[in-house]
Amino acid sequence: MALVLHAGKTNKNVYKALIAAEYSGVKVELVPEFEMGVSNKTPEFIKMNPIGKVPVLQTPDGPVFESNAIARYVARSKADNPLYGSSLIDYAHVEQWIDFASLEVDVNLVNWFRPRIGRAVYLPPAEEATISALKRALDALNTHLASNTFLVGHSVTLADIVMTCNLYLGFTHLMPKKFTSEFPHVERYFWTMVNQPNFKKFLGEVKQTDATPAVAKKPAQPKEAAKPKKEEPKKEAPKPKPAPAEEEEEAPKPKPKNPLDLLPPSKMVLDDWKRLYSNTKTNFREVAIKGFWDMYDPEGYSLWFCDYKYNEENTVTFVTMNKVGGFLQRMDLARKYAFGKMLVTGSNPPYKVQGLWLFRGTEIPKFVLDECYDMELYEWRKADINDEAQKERVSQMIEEVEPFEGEPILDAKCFK
Ligand SMILES: N[C@@H](CCC(=O)N[C@@H](CS)C(=O)NCC(=O)O)C(=O)O
Repeated sequence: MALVLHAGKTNKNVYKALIAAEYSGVKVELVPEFEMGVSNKTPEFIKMNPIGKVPVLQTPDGPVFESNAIARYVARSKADNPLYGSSLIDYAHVEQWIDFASLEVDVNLVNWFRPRIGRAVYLPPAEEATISALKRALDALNTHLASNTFLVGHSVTLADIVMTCNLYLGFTHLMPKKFTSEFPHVERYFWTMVNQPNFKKFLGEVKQTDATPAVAKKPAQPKEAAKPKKEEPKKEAPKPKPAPAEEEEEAPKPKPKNPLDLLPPSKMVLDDWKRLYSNTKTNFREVAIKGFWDMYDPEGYSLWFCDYKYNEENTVTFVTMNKVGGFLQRMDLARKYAFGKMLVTGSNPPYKVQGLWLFRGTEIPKFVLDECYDMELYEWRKADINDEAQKERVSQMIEEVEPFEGEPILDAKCFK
């Protein structure tokens, strides 16, 4: 029985096995008429890979999932395969670079890519950390490749196959020349590899991306792939054709309506309040605060106090203010459903950070808790507006009454 690879169109994870097979003289066939999102959801497929992802390799002894494991299996199908080097230490180094390619390079590329194309939440500080971790890895790789043509020894090994397939996503979709030119030895290595005939057969003519994709405004629309479509059965290995890196990802489901849009209508119109807040320049208490309480609808909205849990860290004023600024930026996703006021108070460090938030609904919206990681940095308590003291505290926070609870206000930021 031949080795059968379950995957639809090819992508970097599928190329690993196909290229390893080509170097090893091992026959691997692609299963005919595979349909992403359909074939990988069948009970038969789930038996082969409980997570329902591709690729899966069907072998005479049972299925194997995970693209690196599949590539290893293919390579080991040939005895004394030079893809594993020629000594125990070569073998260890091949494994070392496979892990490095996966855990230091690929993880960071994928974590950079998915939010950009709308398949994960885009958080600027998370992206910054990801790119910095990626650069650290590429820098180490660059240093190694300054004096080595290949990752291990003097010819292509499985480590080069896995590394090049992972870099392929980066070069074709994320890292334009101005990014990679910082790593000239990685560039030289990548272009040498993709031009080896056994790579070129599957990758075709590789073109470096001109730009990092702009952040998707909305999650990507369902692709054609979601619609069942007949494909010609594949007889041979696929023709060289650069495929989008995540081509095989299942099309994302259309974004469900925000549950807050399904709440019963409220007499309070958030935009009216935000307008009143912004336009009131004098007599704030009489105009804006009075207007707020006239509008406030405790059945359609709720008010929350928050206190930063780690005030002892707030020893530098601009760092503290930036922290609050970052929080408000990350709350952008709740603009339609929230209003907030954040105060930094105190005459001496450490400063106190506390806030007041108005949210649509009687609880803090779940998507805000799930998607804005700052939320867990604060203690939250619902304001009881039947308690006059708490109601007055709400008013004072909106108005930025100074001193606030006996402390000067160092900075006040409004989310509207
Ligand atoms: N770690 C896995 C990743 C596999 C993977 O993410 N496959 C994607 C296609 S590239 C998939 O099947 N996505 C469908 C899904 O997430 O359900 C491997 O290397 O094989």
